[in-house]
Amino acid sequence: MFNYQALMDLCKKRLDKLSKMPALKSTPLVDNIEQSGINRREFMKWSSLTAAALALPMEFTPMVAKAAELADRVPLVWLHLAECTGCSESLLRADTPSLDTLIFEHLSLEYHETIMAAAGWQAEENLEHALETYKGQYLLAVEGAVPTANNGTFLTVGAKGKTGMAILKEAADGAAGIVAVGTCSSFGGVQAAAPNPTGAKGIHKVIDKPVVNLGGCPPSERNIVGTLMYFIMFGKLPPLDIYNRPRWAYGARVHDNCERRGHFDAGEFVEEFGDEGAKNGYCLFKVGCKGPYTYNNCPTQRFNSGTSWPVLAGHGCIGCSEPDFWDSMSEFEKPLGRRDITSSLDKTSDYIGTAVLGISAVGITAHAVASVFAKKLDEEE
Ligand code: FSX
Ligand code: SF4
Ligand code: F3S
Repeated sequence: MFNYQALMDLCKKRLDKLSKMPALKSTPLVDNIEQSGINRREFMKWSSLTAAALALPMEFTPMVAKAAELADRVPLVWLHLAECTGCSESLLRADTPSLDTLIFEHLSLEYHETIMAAAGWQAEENLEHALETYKGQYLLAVEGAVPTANNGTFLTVGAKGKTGMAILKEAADGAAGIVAVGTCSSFGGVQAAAPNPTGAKGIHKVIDKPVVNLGGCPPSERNIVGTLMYFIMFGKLPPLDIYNRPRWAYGARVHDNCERRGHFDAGEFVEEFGDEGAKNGYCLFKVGCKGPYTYNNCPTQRFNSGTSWPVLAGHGCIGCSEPDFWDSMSEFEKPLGRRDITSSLDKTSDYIGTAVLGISAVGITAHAVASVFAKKLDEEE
């Protein structure tokens, strides 16, 4: 059995250390929460849901709450490279300020091009100042791919004309932890789609340190804030999958937790958008859903403060948290390879999931185990 006591001791030690450090923000988190009309009970509920999302036992709930309050001890530097800023939007544009957003804002955000007031020379100075002052302590979050062709000159940032690649390397050098936010910074994203003229890459390709990859175009605010919370609580990276994605968020297939899964197993599919099947909420596989090949927690955590996710909104998953998805998962509204849906679909999808991920066992739910394909899979193994 996993030794949670050791993890708990580590967390206590870390929180103790943080509480002795000076707060970098003038307003305590509780004041911001109260001003937003959120009460203590809702905050504790958020803490217990966050503990559960991070696959920690309920005993960690008070520590999650404490870590959120101490987030203002952790300096955060957030870089934008080649991307659309949808990742920041996913986090900050919830219809009402969610607790995830409030806690993100409570971190000591030393540099973030989209939301800071400074511009031009002053912004560059702010970045240089933060990298110097908090050397070895700050958390670095990077949104966007790094263009590497022509020595990185396809992306220059700021008045001094530094390349994104140079800024990234400099910032990574003094970082205590590095998080790639979104598929672009994790795997290259749309910029890296064929023919990739700018040589765009995931940031781990040009950095020598470990990077946590938060796949998703964009990732949900839960996955972004949950990962930052894990770092605040333990001062280290969470357990990762083979693509360096946190296992607590990317450990299961979209297909395995999808609310339309019963229709998939019953063979009830949307044949084209707007038909009777669509109105009945049938499975979207035949109109291109890539949920069977995609690892992410969208069905359980959702977006915009838990309001919705692509399949609930009526479109198939396009596999946005997987490496190279713009090339490997397209066409987005057609099944991959237009495979025969009737007999061997389940088997095929699980084989593909297995091959894509290079793992020997695919997470098959109890429900799926009962289905015909799983039986066939077992027989052939
Ligand atoms: Fe990429 Fe994030 Fe997609 Fe956009 O910055 S993951 S294009 S949602 O915004 O990087
Ligand atoms: Fe859900 Fe897509 Fe799987 Fe159908 S194929 S059950 S819509 S994830
Ligand atoms: Fe992306 Fe699929 Fe989730 S498209 S947002 S991984 S449902």
